[in-house]
Amino acid sequence: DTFDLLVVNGLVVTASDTANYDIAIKDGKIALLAPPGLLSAKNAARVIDAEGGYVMPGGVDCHVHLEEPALFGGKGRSSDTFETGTRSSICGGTTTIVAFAPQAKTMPSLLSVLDDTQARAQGNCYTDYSFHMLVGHPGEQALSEFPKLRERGISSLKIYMTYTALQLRDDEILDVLLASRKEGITTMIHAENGDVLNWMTKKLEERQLYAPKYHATSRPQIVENEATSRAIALAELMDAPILVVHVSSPGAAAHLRDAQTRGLPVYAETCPQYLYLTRDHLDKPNFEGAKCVCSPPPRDSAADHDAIWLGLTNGTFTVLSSDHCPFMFEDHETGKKSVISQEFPEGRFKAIPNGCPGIETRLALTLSANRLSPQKFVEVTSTNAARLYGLYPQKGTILPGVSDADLNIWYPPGKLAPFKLTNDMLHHNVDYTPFEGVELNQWPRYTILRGQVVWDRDNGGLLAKKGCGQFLHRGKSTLPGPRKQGDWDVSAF
Ligand code: DUC
Ligand code: ZN
Ligand code: ZN
Ligand code: ZN
Repeated sequence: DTFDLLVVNGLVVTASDTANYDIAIKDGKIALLAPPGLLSAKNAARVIDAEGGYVMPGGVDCHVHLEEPALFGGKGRSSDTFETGTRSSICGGTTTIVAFAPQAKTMPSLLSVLDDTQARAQGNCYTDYSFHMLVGHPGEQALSEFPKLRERGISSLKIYMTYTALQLRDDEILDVLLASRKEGITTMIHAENGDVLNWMTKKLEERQLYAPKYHATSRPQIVENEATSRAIALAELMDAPILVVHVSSPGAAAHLRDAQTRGLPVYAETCPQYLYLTRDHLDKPNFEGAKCVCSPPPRDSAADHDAIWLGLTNGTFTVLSSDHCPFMFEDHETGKKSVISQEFPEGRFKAIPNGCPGIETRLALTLSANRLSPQKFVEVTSTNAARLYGLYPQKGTILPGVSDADLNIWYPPGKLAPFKLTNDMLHHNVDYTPFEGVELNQWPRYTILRGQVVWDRDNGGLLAKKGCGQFLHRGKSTLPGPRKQGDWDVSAF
């Protein structure tokens, strides 16, 4: 056969175009796109009829926490391993993930952490994968290892302005930004003011306000807004590209948009929890509110959601990621409920591990909302993530001869009856979803990874075997980088 697979009768959507094409796949790559009717089924080993449904590049989720040690409160590792987390991912149409290799404050080396994380992932993934270095201790040794990160195909790292185990001072942030810029690394920043939210937590505890809902009280929008503004200032000083992760607040989005208007290489990410959840979700009976404890917390109202949707539409947000950071609810050793005791019968918000699962629901939730054009949806859930993290155009688009054949084929209009999401539909190792009961009108019908059908929702579901995912050696971001202006130009330092 000339081709391994044809996908015919699809409405093909990329970040730039929407048109009717048939797609031919050969040796795991997109071989060609042809106007309908030109490709003969006789020349292909298999043909999938998209029946007029959208055909889009596979999802790229560059913010997922898999089998990480307890850095965000709680005990034990986050509940999804590389195996179960990427299994969940592929069943929701995300064919590429970038997870974290977490260096805590107590560890001098980055490379040993990267080795350890790579060993955990190797042979276990259902998606293609890479890592961001999480830098908790940017000492002399760690900073000297930055060039090695690039040699190993790691072109991004994440730092934190909060969490005791990870929080950096402003001078440490400058060290990281300067060293990253030199190596062509993009710095992701978790922007919340840790000192302020710790102080507010202490004050709430003095008044014995322990319930999950006070998690939101302890870190209001201004805590995120101030840190976002400071992160932008530090990045501007160093002329270094940054991505502010999981932005939840309209005020923070406004700071980011202002920086972008001034031409700074400042990028931003948001997540479905900031489009679907509000602080009311933290105030459910029977400690159920703990299921939605993540940081930043779900915000106040639908008006906040509207502002985040607007930021997706107008380009403030470069990417929409899941921030999948899963913890069991019922597990009494390591899960959310582990914080309930005789002393704290309603739990203790400051001890609840921070994070929600969402790797599998990201695409369906976002597309079902019908608030983004299909092209914008592809841009923020796939294309821009590939561009920003050095995977484009191998990932994130459908360029003949170049792109991997990673595709989602969605249901054609009218084919899928709207349904309510329940946790038993999902493939993660988590006993709940924060989006339980949300009505969906879409789900990937077929998902294809490098030419293999790995998910067929109506005929067998998950078809892939663990280990089919490959490590991705990443290059530099292809979005605009340093402006090479000002006193801190890279050549001088
Ligand atoms: N926020 C979360 O909710 N979980 C993991 C880390 C983070 O920043
Ligand atoms: Zn974070
Ligand atoms: Zn995160
Ligand atoms: Zn129990």
